[in-house]
Amino acid sequence: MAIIHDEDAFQVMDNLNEKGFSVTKLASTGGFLRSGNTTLISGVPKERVPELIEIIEKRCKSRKQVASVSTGHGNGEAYVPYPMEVTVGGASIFVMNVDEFKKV
Ligand code: 2BA
Repeated sequence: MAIIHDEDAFQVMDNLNEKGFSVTKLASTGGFLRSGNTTLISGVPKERVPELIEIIEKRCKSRKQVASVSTGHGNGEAYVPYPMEVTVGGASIFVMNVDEFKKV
């Protein structure tokens, strides 16, 4: 499972498909920036995981984004938003073992 920038999604999917990887794209939202990103799910044999990660790594660029962070904790305090620059990765990749995969 890889969380990537929306802008990189179609190119990454093209490259994965070309190499024979099946992939599912989900529209997702980052919990910190509260803005859209893309989550890709791909079921692959263990030995092809490095190849898959290499494709994602090649295509996904990190970008700087400005987040609006608020002070105040909700207990009567005023929320004062202030800008904060964060570097949003390339890709956040989770490699998980799957017990079973079936197509019926
Ligand atoms: P967001 O949660 O919107 O986070 C966007 C970027 O904001 C992060 O980039 C990081 O640079 C910064 N950030 C996130 N949480 C922060 C915090 N509590 N304090 C200060 N800065 C913070 P990335 O680390 O490259 O993450 C990009 C997106 O990947 C995240 O979007 C989230 O959707 C996902 N993600 C990253 N790590 C994750 C994890 N451990 N579990 C689940 N989702 C994750």
